[in-house]
Amino acid sequence: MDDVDRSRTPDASGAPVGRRVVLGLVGLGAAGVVGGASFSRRLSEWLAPVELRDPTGLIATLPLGPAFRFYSVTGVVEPRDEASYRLEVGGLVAEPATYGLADLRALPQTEFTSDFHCVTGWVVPGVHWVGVPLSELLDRARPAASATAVRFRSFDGTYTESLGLEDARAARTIVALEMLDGPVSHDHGGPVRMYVDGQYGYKSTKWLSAIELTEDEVPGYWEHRGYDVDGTIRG
Ligand SMILES: Nc1nc2c(c(=O)[nH]1)N[C@H]1C(S)=C(S)[C@@H](COP(=O)(O)O)O[C@H]1N2
Ligand SMILES: [Mo]
Repeated sequence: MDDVDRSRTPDASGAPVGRRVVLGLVGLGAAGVVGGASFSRRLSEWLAPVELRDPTGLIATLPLGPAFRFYSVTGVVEPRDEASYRLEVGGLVAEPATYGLADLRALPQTEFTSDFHCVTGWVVPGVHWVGVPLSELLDRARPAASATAVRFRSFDGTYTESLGLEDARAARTIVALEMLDGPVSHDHGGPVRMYVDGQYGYKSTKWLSAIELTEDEVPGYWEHRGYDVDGTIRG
C-alpha cells in the first residue's frame, strides 16, 4: 500500500526520512560511548528487569546497557492467541501447510543462548531462545528447485523480511516460541516470531504470520529504507 511512499517522503535535505534517521542514530550511538562501559553497566543493573518501549528507536541512542527495546513499525498490533494464531508456509513448495501453536509445539525444538544485536547499537547479552528450526518447516514444505529465498510476513500487516535459503536453513534460524525463559510475549512479537542468530535484529520478523518460498530474495521493510539485505553482524 502506501507505507513505502510515506517513508520516502523527502525531508528538507531531499534524503529519504528513514535513512536520515538511521544515520542520526548511528552518530548518537557513538556519542553514547562517552558515558563509559562501567556507567552503562551500573545503569543497566539498576534497569535490569526493565524493558523499554521505543517505537521511534530514539531511546536506542541512550547508553542504557543491555535492556530490550520493543519495536513496532506499525504501532498497536492486534494480539493473536492459541485460538487465532496461524502460520502459513507456502509459495514455491510442493506441500503448503498451515500450523497452529499446538502444531508448532509438537515439532522438534532447538534451544540456545545468544546475544541480541540491533543495528542501531544496542545489544542484549545471553538471551535464551526455544523454537522450531526453520529448516524443519522447509523440509516439510519441500521447496521447488527454483526457490532461492524465503520471505517472512507479519500479522502487523506491514513488516516483511527475507533470507537466502542457506541462511534460512542455518541451525540457529528458528521460528521462536520461547524467549527469555517464557512464551514470546506480545510486545516481543509473540506468540511466534523469527530469530535469526548471527544477524541484526531487523532480520527477525515479529508477529510471524507467513513464510513464503520465492524465486529471488525480496527486500523487506527496512531494506526499502536503507538497511542491507545481508544482516550479518559485523564487529
Ligand atoms: N513485525 C516487526 N518485526 C520486527 C520489527 C518491527 O518493527 N516489526 N523490528 C525489528 C528490529 S529493527 C529489531 S531490533 C527487533 C526488535 O525486537 P524486540 O522488539 O523484541 O526488541 O525486531 C525486528 N522485527
Ligand atoms: Mo533493530
